[in-house]
Amino acid sequence: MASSWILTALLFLFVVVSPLLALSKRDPERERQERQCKSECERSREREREVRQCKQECEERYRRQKGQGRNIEERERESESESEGRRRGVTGNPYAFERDRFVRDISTEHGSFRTLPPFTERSELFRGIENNRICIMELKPNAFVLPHHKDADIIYYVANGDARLVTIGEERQDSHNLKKGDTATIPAGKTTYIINKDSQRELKIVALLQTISTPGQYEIFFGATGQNPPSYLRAFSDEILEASFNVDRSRLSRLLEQKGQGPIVRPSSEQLQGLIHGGSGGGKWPFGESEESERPFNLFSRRPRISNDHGELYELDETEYSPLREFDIAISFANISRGSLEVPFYNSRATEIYVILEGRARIEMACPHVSGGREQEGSRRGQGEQEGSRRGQREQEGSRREQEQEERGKGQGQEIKYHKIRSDLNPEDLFVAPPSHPIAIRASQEENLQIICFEINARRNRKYFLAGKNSILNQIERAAKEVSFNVPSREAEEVLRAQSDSVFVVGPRQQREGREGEGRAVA
Ligand SMILES: [Cu+2]
Repeated sequence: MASSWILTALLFLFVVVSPLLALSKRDPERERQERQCKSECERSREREREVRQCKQECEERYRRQKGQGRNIEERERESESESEGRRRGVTGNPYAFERDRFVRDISTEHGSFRTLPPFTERSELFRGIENNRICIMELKPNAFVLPHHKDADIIYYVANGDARLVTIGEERQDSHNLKKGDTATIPAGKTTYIINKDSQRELKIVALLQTISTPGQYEIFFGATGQNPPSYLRAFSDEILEASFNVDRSRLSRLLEQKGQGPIVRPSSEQLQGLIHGGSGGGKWPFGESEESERPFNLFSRRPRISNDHGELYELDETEYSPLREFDIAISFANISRGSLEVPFYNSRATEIYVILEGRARIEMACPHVSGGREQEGSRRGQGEQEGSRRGQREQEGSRREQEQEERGKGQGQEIKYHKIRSDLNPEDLFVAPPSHPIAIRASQEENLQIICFEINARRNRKYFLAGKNSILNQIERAAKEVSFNVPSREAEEVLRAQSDSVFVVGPRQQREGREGEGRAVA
């Protein structure tokens, strides 16, 4: 009799308890499925909200599968700890965003608006820039974006192409020509339309949007359209529209019931002439002339702030282009020669959002916030692929050194730690550098690196370089150097003055080869 009880108990353990134990473990296969499910959302959904909803459904489905047989309490506890992790942003590398994180807001065969989800969805560390969103607009040759407005202030940077942008005001319309390097601002609520004037090349605009209503959220409003995209006028009842426009319903319907070809279209060649050259119908005379303050400003019309054999840096701030004042933003463009390095620096007040335009970048940043692994690997691609085992060895040594430094960093009370954030970035990938965080940017050996940077909280911001001729570390008084480095001041100064270039310098591999005289060709 007793043995049958034991058997039953064993059977119970086997049938009920062991699957529960198994379920509480992480399941890489299911995690992979969830990731796949989510990326499918990005492919198949167009509106950002739909994508987000779709992704939530993936998460729920996954959680349901994983949670089968467990009680609600357990599941809640799990999701709490997940959100706690998200809240503090303490694991992984929250600063790099790969290009496939962009979600298609609008997409037709003639072009697309892709937007990066709000930064705070990634981590609470981005609370300070929660009103900022990055959008990439791409238009096929001669494509036209129908008139619309957004509930966000917008700054355009034209990465490529040739366009005509029209903004509609109460009294006038303004027409702006946009070309590579142009920066333009569009205030929230301003109705605009845009045409790619070029019949061969694509137009690409990287835009920063500052939301003004719900932090991090914005919407697009089409008015002068029919059903596709739907006009906001269609939301009104017929009697309101009839009375407002003083025409009868059937004539209104002819406008508002038209099928339409979507928010981005390719006009016929006759229509194109009117759109490209403007001046026919609509606005009051004179049109085509924009107020000086609203004109786009070309980043390359001024001399670069820094220029040497290894790179150049162009900057545009509110003192040169007054519309930026409203935004408290500056824009910079760095062109780093292949194999070269922008030495470590930090911004005093600004958070910088870097978007890679061309080439490949390796960014390293010191961050006291993030933990979970000594080295935070940022990106999936090319991580150390071309680097030999020697490099791996060097890095291990580097890690040991860091570890030691971290150990030594332990003060009396609080522990001071700076983690290495490292990301390999490709075109359209993005990196966010918070203020005070020292960062270095290195171009790959193969090609020049072009980066556009939106500087948020630009007013009173200073960029402090930590190596090279203009290094602030050199400014520290001799006695202070001696005490703080704890070596004779001469020794400290020899190290700090060894680099005779400033800002852009010879990158690591070239330098190493030069020094070791290997003369080996680089891949
Ligand atoms: Cu940090």
